[in-house]
Amino acid sequence: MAGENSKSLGKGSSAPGPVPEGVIRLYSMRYCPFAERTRLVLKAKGINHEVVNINLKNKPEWLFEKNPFGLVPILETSKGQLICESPITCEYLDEAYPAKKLFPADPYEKACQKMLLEDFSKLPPLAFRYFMATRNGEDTATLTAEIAEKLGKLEKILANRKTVFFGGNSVSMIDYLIWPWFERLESFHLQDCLNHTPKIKNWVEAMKQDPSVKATITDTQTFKGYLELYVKNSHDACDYGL
Ligand SMILES: N[C@@H](CCC(=O)N[C@@H](CS)C(=O)NCC(=O)O)C(=O)O
Repeated sequence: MAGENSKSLGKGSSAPGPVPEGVIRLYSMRYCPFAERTRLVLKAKGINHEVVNINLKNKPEWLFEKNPFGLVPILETSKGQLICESPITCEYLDEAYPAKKLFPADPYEKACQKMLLEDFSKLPPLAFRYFMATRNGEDTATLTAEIAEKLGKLEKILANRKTVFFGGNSVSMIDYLIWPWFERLESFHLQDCLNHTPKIKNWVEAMKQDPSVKATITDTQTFKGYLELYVKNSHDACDYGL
């Protein structure tokens, strides 16, 4: 039942038992970019964990006891503590497992990462709207301009910092928090939007070399296959490819 590539649990399934001592459990979905943030952090920090995949198109009744909003990611500890919302799960992991910190120690630098995240959080809904608009043959000029404006801001941050990554010259928390949407650009028909942002393009290539990114990345064809089922509200979407 537990495992990164396990079939998802859906309506009518039994809730998994208590989390064993020394392990943390992640309720996830294989194609969810928010849950991918948490998976990246779990891997980067080498945390002993198990993954329970959830069928988000046919949710188990017990999911709402873990998170009243019925969303993943959710972390569950062996004490039965539940942590939701992807940035909060990532920060929790960084604090509860402090051996390898991903957020900077400097409070101002950490605040900068959180401010960047706040601004970035407007981009994912735009990217999804763009995908749906292209699929429906609608005009995308306004969306394209909005996305370009957001990416331009990120490009400027890298240019001002003069570093490869958003927190310096090695991967840190902010890189993992924003990465899942860059992984999906081609699936959303947005690969060309990096043509005017060479520093982001360079960052994308550098991120692809990161071991945690390599371990969680989904190829574009597979993600597109999932998306087709997702937009049709298919109960099979979350298990696509298994
Ligand atoms: N703000 C949440 C968003 C999480 C989210 O939207 N997860 C999606 C999967 S990618 C989900 O659970 N969707 C189920 C639904 O919308 O009913 C976070 O950052 O964790």
